[in-house]
Amino acid sequence: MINDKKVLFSAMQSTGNLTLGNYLGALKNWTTLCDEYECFYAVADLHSITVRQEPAEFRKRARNLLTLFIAAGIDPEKNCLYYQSHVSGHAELSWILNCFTYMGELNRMTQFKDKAAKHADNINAGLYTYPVLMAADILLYQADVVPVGKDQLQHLELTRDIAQRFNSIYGDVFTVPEPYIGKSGARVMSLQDPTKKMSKSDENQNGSIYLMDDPDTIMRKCKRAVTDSEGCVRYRDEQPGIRNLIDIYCACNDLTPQEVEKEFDGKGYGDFKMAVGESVISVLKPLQDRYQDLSKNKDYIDRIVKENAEKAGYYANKTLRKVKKKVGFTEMIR
Ligand code: ATP
Ligand code: LTN
Repeated sequence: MINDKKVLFSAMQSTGNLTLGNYLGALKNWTTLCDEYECFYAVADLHSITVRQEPAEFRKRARNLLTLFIAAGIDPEKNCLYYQSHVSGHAELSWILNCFTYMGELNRMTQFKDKAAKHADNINAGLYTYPVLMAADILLYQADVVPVGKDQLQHLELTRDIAQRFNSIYGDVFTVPEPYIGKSGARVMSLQDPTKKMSKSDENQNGSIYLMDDPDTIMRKCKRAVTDSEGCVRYRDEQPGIRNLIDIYCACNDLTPQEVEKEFDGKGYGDFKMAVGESVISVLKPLQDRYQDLSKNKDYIDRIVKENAEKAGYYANKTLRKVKKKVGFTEMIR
């Protein structure tokens, strides 16, 4: 507990341009959690170097992601927004936890298998121990809850196993985290293949709406979204393309699918797609404007980065000191 609140931790990588899926499925929900939880949100830059990065581009993207967190509405005075690499405790705890994680466990991680297949020329040890660093992220803040997508649940399960193993040897050191299942965030599917989730690493750029897409691009992508020949706006499994557009429209306007079916009863796909495009534009435009303003305000962002790294570092060190003592490292003489 921090300030009588439970602790929530999550992180995102800055690789790739964020999509409407990342916003509606994650960021938008993150903005609302700080009343109930003490929230830490990291730019997971240490995780990103498991894949080669061009230094200047990498630095820019990380800064852009942190700025986007704020532009999306996560208040940096109430939430701790910081770079993972600014708190050395992540890397330190990760090493210690490596020694409490079995190779057999890491061998079972499906994301490692997928990424190893995708980056066959660079299957580095970091890619393999990626989930241990993620466990360190979470356990360092004694997080009670972790909002993650389905593809990260296996890593969270491993985090729990590592925490329980460590606790069973050394006593109650770590809080064992739970996945955060909040109000269901929209799961946004690709506009070009509605059976696949909209994803920032999708090669087909028409499948994803990026948070920085201009209004014309957004409208064009919505109009070109793959649908079917049924011709009616119904929320049914047989119409995955239309169902996805209804989900997007619902998430943007706070409506239920039934309300949307009613609103577009008797109307064709052309009208509906246009309305979806307009809704998305009306959600993203203010975010883009805030982003542009924030980007000009270097001093403000720098202050946030500095203060929040200090805050994160304070809590991280508390856990780290405890862990080191339990393991039996000799204390530094000051
Ligand atoms: P990548 O393509 O690099 O795997 P991604 O776009 O799938 O990236 P992640 O970085 O894996 O996104 O996820 C960041 C967060 O965004 C997670 O909390 C995840 O649940 C959420 N998210 C990602 N894509 C979607 C989507 N299409 N719908 C809803 N939520 C999503
Ligand atoms: N691996 C996650 C990002 C991430 C994370 C975390 C999420 C890094 N550390 C800790 C939750 C908790 C991803 O790629 N989505």
